[in-house]
Amino acid sequence: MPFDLVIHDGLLVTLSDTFQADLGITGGKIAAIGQKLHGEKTINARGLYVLPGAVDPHTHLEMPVGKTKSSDDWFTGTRAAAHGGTTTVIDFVETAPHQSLVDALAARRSLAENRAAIDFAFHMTLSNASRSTLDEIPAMIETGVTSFKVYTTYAGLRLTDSEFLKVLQAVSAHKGLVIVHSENDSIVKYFTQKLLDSGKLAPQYHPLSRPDIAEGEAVARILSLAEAVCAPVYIVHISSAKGAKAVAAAQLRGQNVLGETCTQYLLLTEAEYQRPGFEAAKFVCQPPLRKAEDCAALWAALGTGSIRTIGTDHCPFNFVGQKDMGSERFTEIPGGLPGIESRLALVYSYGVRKGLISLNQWVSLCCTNPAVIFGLYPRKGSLLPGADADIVLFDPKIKKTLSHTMLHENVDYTPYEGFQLQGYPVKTLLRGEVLIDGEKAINVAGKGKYLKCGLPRIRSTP
Ligand code: DUC
Ligand code: ZN
Repeated sequence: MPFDLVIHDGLLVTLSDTFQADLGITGGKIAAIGQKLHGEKTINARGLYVLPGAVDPHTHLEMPVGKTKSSDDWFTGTRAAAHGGTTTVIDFVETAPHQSLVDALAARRSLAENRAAIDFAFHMTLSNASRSTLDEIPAMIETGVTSFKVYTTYAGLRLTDSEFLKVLQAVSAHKGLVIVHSENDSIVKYFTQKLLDSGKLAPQYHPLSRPDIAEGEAVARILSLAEAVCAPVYIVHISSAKGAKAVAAAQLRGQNVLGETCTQYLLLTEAEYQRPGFEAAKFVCQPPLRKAEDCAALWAALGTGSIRTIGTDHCPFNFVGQKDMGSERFTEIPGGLPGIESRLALVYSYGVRKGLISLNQWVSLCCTNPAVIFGLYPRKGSLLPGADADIVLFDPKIKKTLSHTMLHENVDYTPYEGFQLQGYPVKTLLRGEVLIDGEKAINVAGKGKYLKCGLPRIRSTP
């Protein structure tokens, strides 16, 4: 029996191996890896890398922030992701005041259903540690939401240490995973107020309001709290050498901790905030961009395996009409950067091609590890027979200068304007169907399905 589709002669890249083979797909699943396979349809992938579809563990699509919301909706954001080789996103659910977790998940899920171009799963944000909230954790896990985000900063979201301990204990008792945005709230408030009091209101001052010690302190404290109750923990968007060092030290002590960083913290620096006028607002995100030494420390942590995933924290706001809500004071600028589409290509060009990580690490950091950690593996992030046939064909020869005009993100700029790329996705398949063929998106609307996450896999020892 021929396979439905055979991808011929590509160089298959997984987290551990790189080899030339044919890949047979039937019924939307990977059915075989071998030589001279026969398919009803075929794709010639000679000279191309064949990767598992990338999994972005950290996105914020149409996320309400103050009086606005992130500019990519579930359709435009996931279509852009598909153009860039990402076939699964893990986004967030936030509860409205007094809303139950179950209701918040249902509302968020209904925004994505029938619109998302790629598959999607959720982390649940916990903004309190009340008995009724914690009592909903088993129901969440049952419904496929097995990771729970907490914040150490932001009014309305921030948990105290004692609330955090309760959450850690409750989530780990049900074998879920707590994931943490770590910045010391008092340090942020202190420096923000000082800047505002002295009339320093321009976006150039944003990084001074959230120094790296705010991250270093919060990560170290969170890890101590997690150690106290023997709970695993995953630190999101690590931006600094201080944060990375705290994670590595805890791992050396034998603690079960996982770290994530994002493309922007690897490739952009605080020098961007020196741009003239209001341009610096394009780079306002929390935590802020850091120094070149921090980028180097993060690459090193990826190399040693102490940071396990690269996400995007994709949270786009238009420069005109949204970022300019903070033209009078930087604290009103909606925080977040676009990046859902360019992660795979940027990490390849600036990580693999520069020798900072291997080809196989690229696949593990961007595709496999997020799937493993958040309970989606081997269905996602894998080329194993039986896995969903989510596949990216990536041409390592293509050269491009990254520009906002070539991207499909619904936002009026890219923070990576002018970045030189060598290597770009040329086809993206979701469950065996070609979604993106070169520049063309093929009937992508609503192709994505809700994914129930299994229990997280959280052993951190590199
Ligand atoms: N930081 C951002 O910059 N955007 C979204 C959420 C966050 O923590
Ligand atoms: Zn985020």
